[in-house]
Amino acid sequence: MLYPVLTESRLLSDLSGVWSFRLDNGKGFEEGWEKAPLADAMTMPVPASYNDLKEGTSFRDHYGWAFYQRTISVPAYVRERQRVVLRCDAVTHHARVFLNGKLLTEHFGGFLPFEAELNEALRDGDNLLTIAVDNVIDYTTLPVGGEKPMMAMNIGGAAPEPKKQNNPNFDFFNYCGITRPVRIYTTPRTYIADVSLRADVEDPLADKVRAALHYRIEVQGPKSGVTPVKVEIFDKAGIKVGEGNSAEGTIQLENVTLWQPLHSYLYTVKVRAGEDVYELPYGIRTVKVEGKKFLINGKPFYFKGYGKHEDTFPGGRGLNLPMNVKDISLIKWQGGNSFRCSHYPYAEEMMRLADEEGIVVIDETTAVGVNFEFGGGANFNGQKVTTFDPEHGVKTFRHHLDVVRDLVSRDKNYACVVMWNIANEPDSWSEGAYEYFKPLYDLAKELDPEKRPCTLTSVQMAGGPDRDISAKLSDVICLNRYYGWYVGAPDLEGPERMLRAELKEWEKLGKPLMFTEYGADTVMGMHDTTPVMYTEEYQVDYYEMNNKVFDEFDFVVGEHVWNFADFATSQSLVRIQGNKKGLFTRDRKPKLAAHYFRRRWNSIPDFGYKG
Ligand code: GCB
Repeated sequence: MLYPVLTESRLLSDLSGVWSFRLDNGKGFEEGWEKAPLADAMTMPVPASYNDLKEGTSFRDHYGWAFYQRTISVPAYVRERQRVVLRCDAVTHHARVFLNGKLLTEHFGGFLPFEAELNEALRDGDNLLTIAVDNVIDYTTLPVGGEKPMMAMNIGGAAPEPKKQNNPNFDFFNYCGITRPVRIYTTPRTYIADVSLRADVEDPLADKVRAALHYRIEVQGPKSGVTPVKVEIFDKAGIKVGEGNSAEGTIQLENVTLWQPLHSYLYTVKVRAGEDVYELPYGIRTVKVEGKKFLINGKPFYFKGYGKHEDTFPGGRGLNLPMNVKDISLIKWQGGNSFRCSHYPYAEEMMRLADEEGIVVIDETTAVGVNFEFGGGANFNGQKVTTFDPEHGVKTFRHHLDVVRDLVSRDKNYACVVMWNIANEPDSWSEGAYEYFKPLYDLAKELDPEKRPCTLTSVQMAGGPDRDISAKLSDVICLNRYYGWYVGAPDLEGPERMLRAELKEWEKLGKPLMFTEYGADTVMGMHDTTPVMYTEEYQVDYYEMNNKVFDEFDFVVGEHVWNFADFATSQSLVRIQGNKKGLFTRDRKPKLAAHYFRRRWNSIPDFGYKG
């Protein structure tokens, strides 16, 4: 799906602002709230998560639907001449969109965009737009909701709550609402529906780089078959460097400037299909897994970076452009070069920023919590249930396919995206895991014009390569490991030996491996002369130990700390107003470890670190 832009043929109108809002009392649809202006409405900004914007636990932890409303109007001359489309970038987790009380569309999944054509439903004058948002997570949704609180079960099996509540099977606050922009855009009746690009670079290391840019333009509408298509490529100075005159073809490019990590270069691809014009920035680079190396533009790349979250105060997971820009600045300050979109696709604005700033990205689906083994495992009438049990296990597979499809469709043209992460810490060892995951890897590869590497980030309890199906499926082994925190803390010597022993097992596979998570909770301002858990000193010691071991192995091609910054989670005895594993606090102040990593990463080259 194309990112909405203003062009000579397309209008764009952002509906961000303060909308009317009301939490459902269980009768919202029965009483027809979508049909009339909301009674007793509160104010609510769009985009933002609503949870932290009003006071009280019943508000923050609301379970179920909430209603957002505003009026919209579109001039008649626009409606008559053009397609008018409503685009929601992210409604978490399940949306029903109504115009003048009539259902326009319904969408499942809280982190990917969806659209609806408005022409038929729009009237003259004001139109009532209602977006109802459901935040319920369960065994059918991604992310997955469990039956009991995940963390609470870890510390002694809390009794299930009698009241209805969400129990995330994941470790971040279940923020919800309209978290990304809602926009109206227009196109001519016959329009550019999709653009797929793939550059075949002859030799990325040559003095003068040549590339064949393969493109495919999807045109839809009444004249789609007969509409002439033209594709033009412009360099940064605005000079045309290539052109194609069909819906599908190849453009030869000479003297290509490659998109490089931290040295971005973006061409502009301008597409015309009849009356319609669409433009997108596009970086040319290569990505390849070769033996034990991860190559970008033919050179062995070392990932220095973070797992992140879209998480700021008070907007929760709401799009926060200033913080996104600040985060990229901090990444550069620290000598980092990459991050992972843990644990869901990030806003397109962040992907475009990463493209523009030269930050390498591992792009992730919403599949977190596909694992019944957390906290001792799930139960059905006293019987242990495995994750992929056909009757009582997860029911996420079909939705997971949709998420992979929509993620690849949205992000396939970003140079920053170098790998797809199919799931975070799933049950990747139990019976049924291979059968569940294999088709998802296959689908990502099939749909991606670039055939980027695929992975899953593997949880500690998955064990080694003998047990974990990621050994078979992943192009790059990605480990989330907590040696010296969940395993062995406060001792660091035993964990060091265990980490080394585990790496020796994975080394035999002959694939590159990176750490996609490792970290220790650290409360800013806690210090001690002898390192004690939760102090800033312990965090540094923890990282020094782990990094020392990583440096001993040439097949370890990267380190992503957990986490870039502290973030909000559900409450539990092991979460101190959220997860405190950030190198930065939630408001982006550096802990000691942030300075430690600044020194380390500025001395590690982006390319050729391990030869
Ligand atoms: C993990 C999860 C991440 C958690 C982290 C932790 O393995 O992938 O979502 O936040 O551990 O801090 O426990």
